[in-house]
Amino acid sequence: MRVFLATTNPGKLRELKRGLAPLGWTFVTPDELPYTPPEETGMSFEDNALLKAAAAAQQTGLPALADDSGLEVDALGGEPGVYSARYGGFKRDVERNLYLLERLKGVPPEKRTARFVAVLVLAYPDGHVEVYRGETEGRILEAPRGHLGFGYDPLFFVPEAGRTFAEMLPDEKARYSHRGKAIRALLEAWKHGPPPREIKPME
Ligand code: ITT
Repeated sequence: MRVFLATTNPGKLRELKRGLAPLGWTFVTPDELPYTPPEETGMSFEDNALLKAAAAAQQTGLPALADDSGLEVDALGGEPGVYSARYGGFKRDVERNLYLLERLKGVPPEKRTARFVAVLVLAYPDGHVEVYRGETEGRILEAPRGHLGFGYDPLFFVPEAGRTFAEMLPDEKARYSHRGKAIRALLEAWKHGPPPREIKPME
């Protein structure tokens, strides 16, 4: 199956291609086929993933997979959440990381709990969708650690691993990460081929 990967984020693209490799799909990316991402107007990761996947499936005529993800920090009432990619209005990862540290100044370690969430939506041109979700609990450090990964990885400490995402090689990050979990949910659903489509009873 040819599947359009509807993301412009190189870090996500890498992780999705690697994690979904067992399916044997042929991936088509935005640098191969024109794709104009829609405005992310949703209030939840699900809403935004649906918007992106549906727009991509319409524009390309291919089944399209979108990933909407982000960081929810408890001490900030769930911020940055769906605004993770534009937190503080900053364009670069390092600037957003500094801004997050600034917002958490004075918050003690035990109150710096947070989770990463990823929602994957596979949308077909006929409107059918599949939705998969993964979450990982962790803590925001007071200074970055590690140089691997992308985004908020250097600040996100995973207690059960004893490391930040940025200190993990790709396979280890995938084992613990929100995206890795969402990908495994998809792989499980696709274990015997395309999952059966639910027939909705008439209202
Ligand atoms: P697309 O919409 O084109 O996929 P995006 O980066 O704008 O790319 P989102 O709107 O879903 O995607 O924003 C997610 C942001 O959350 C992302 O830019 C990172 O800052 C952060 N994020 C998500 N997953 C992450 C991960 O595994 N590690 C670090 N940061 C992550």
